[in-house]
Amino acid sequence: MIRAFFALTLPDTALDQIERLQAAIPFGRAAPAENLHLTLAFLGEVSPETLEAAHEAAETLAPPPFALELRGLVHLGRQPGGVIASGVVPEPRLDGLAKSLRSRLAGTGIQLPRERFRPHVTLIRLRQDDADDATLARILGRHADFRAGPIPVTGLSLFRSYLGGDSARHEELARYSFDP
Ligand code: 2AM
Repeated sequence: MIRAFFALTLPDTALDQIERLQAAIPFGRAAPAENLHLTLAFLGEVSPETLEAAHEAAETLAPPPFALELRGLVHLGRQPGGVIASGVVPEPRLDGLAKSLRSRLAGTGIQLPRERFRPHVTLIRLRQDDADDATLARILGRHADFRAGPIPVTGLSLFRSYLGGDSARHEELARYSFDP
């Protein structure tokens, strides 16, 4: 089985802005630059046949290019301890892209986790005892004016994720470019 997800990648300017922010947060494990992405759809563990169906579904997407901006920090809690992520300035074309991708995937019979789309870029992974609630709230408040971008969205990527070690490794399996 192959652990896979669709995501947007970030340009170097945004990666630099993120790296400066990560350096200013004194706890947790900063996600390495090559792991920074905005997930559009997480497939989970899928068979090679399902991955191929997902690939074909993504090839039919043709949204107009647009740009995004990251804004502010949030604490999200999928793993114990959670993560610090940046939020995204609301952008209907991003929601539309995630919706079209997910409905195309569903159309091929792929079952996605039921979580609603909550655009974010995970920046720091936390262990349970890395920071107490008050410290976390203080740090989020201190960096509430964090901004990164613009992030041109000219395509998306299909990634394979290898777990293990200190942080997952991601391999780009395919890139889907949108025509200007
Ligand atoms: P995130 O950490 O930025 O939320 C590969 O696992 C990527 O898919 C992760 O970096 C994670 O992005 C995203 N993802 C979305 N839903 C997930 C889920 N239910 N379980 C694990 N990863 C998920």
